[in-house]
Amino acid sequence: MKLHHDPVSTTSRATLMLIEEIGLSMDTAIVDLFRGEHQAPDFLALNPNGAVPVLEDGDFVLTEGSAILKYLAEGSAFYPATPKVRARINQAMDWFNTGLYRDFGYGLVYAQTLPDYRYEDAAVQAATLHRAEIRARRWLEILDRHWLAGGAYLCGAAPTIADLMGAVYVTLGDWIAYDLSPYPNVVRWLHAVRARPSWSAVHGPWDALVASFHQPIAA
Ligand SMILES: N[C@@H](CCC(=O)N[C@@H](CS)C(=O)NCC(=O)O)C(=O)O
Repeated sequence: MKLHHDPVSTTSRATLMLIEEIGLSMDTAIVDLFRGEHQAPDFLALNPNGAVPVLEDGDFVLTEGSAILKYLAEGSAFYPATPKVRARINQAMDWFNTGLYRDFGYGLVYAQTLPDYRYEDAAVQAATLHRAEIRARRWLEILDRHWLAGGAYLCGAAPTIADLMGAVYVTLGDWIAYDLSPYPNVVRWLHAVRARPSWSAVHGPWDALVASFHQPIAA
């Protein structure tokens, strides 16, 4: 199998962590997003979305980080086969992808770090950030007081692919030095996921990117 990824990309990092966690043998190909390699014709032929990660398993090509995590985690403790446990994991991953990531990741973090997500008009940028901040706070409160209130991890006492994906999404906040202290269960959970060897194994390039970033693109 071969994973096309960028080591700093959000969706790639969760996949790389799972590969470390379950000791999968994997060929890798780096697609450097900052150099525009995801728009190269040969990559677009593989994934017309022009996005990473992409998994090749023989002639089977799979896109979408969430789908790749589920495919790779099959048979492991990171994606138990018990229907109700699996349904909870799917629920959490859908919640992150359609809720928290939209407002916290795209609306708040990327709008201040990636020029493509910034509005040229200062008033539009300020209004967008304001709305995203309000919505992100609501998602973080739900994460803190609902999803993480009852256990160490999102779906019980052991980590699953939902934790790997969710923790990578929430720690995007590091890029803009976002204060998570109002969310003690989130802080505790992130501490646990970040303490895993798989975290440090894949997060060197991300840590370097965060360290090199000085000033959020504000209004
Ligand atoms: N829905 C896709 C989104 C993948 C995605 O947007 N990946 C980012 C990196 S985190 C990317 O490749 N961005 C390039 C671009 O959008 O131009 C998934 O969940 O895998």
